[in-house]
Parts: sequence; structure tokens; C-alpha cells
Amino acid sequence: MADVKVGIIMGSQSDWSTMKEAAAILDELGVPFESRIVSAHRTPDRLWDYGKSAVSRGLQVIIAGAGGAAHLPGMMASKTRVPVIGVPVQTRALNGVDSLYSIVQMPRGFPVATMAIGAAGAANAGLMAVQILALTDPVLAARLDRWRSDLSASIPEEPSDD
Ligand code: RP5
Repeated sequence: MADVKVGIIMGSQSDWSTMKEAAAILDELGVPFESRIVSAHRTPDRLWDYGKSAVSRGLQVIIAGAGGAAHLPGMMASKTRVPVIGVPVQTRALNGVDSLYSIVQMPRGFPVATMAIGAAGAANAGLMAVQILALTDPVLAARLDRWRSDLSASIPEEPSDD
């Protein structure tokens, strides 16, 4: 199997319906990834081990999604220099604004690249990961360029009724 360079982690099984949007983008663009449930609160030792071994395992980007008191992306960023892209999962009680604020307000020194709330944010996290890897992978860069121009070409110039 090709080297896994992207890790998708999430706080709970319930986050997967959102985070699979990132997985779908990585699949579409042929980027090998792993996906794991790693909770800052329920499995803190798993979080620590994942962050501690991220560099030595060759991960180059970590996409971390969580909802509510969404501490996973920030804690992961504190544990590894591998870039962390945060995805605020939409919550029922506060609509994901809680997740967004929990992820985006990092203290100076330990950044998390924070995406939009929900599915669009997860898909964009996948794309951002591909963009980072494409900086040093010309084949992937060409594939991404094609993907982007196909998307642009699919947008009609005029709106229709259906
Ligand atoms: C967070 O709590 C998770 O990231 C999830 O978004 C939220 C709710 O988790 P469950 O109660 O559905 O497991 O830790």
C-alpha cells in the first residue's frame, strides 16, 4: 500500500458523516489516507500517542474534526508540528458555532487551519490537504489543477428553473 500521508481524525463515530466528505475528496484525487476516532476527552492517551508518532510515521497533514467542546484539533496541534486542518462539526444545540469557536481561537504559537462548519468545511479540508501535498508532488498538482478546472467548467453561466 502507498504511504499514508494524511490522517483524518475525529472525536466520535458521530462525526464520520461529516468527515467522510474529506475522505471522499482524498479518494477522488488518489491520496492515501487513514481515518481514526481520537477523542480529546474520551481517549486522551490515544490523542497523545497519535500526535507523538505523527512525524515518525510520515504523516504530512492531519485533518481533525470535532463538535461542541471541540478540543481535538488544537490539542493535536500542540502535540505535533504536522499541519492540522480543523473541521468544526455542526452540533444540534449550538449549530456548530461552539465547534468553530473552540477550534479557531488558538493561542499564538500553535495554529490550526480552521475550515467552515460542517460538510463543506470537511470537503475543503480534504482539498487543502491535497493542495499542501501538491506543493512537492507534480503529478498530484496536475491532477488537482484538472479537478479545479473541471469544477469551474461545470458551473453554468446562467441560472435555470430546475
Ligand atoms: C465531540 O462530541 C465529538 O467530536 C462529537 O462531535 C461530539 C458528540 O459526540 P457523541 O456524543 O456523538 O459521541 O467530542
